[in-house]
Amino acid sequence: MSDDCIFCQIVEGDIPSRTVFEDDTAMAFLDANPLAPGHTLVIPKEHHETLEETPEDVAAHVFGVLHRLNTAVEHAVDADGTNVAFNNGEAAGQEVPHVHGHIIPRFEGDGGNPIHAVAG
Ligand code: DGP
Repeated sequence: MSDDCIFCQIVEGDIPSRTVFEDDTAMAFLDANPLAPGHTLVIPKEHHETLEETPEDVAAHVFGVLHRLNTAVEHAVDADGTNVAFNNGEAAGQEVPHVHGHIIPRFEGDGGNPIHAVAG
């Protein structure tokens, strides 16, 4: 737990969230600034800033949750696909320094590929 971390405060219940999954190790909740309906964040409960700092077993657990929720989110909003991404480090656009994966539902014709946009 890091006192000034928004996501740690969500884990502690000090900041409300629309939680869609929780177990001993991981938590998932709807993004407060969604890029699409159903935009979901998956985090480890322990505070780790980046993927490099996250123990492999914790990262594997988070990815397992992400894998299961990806299917659930797709079905829930009837998406045609998803972007699944970790913005890892400030240079990559990570704004909240508590490692998290995004599940962003995508719909036919809703726009370009954000990864291609960065890669040119
Ligand atoms: P990133 O740029 O990868 O660090 O994305 C951070 C995401 O976190 C961004 O999409 C908005 C979301 N976010 C920031 N603060 C809060 C919050 O207090 N609650 C929730 N649910 N999401 C938040």
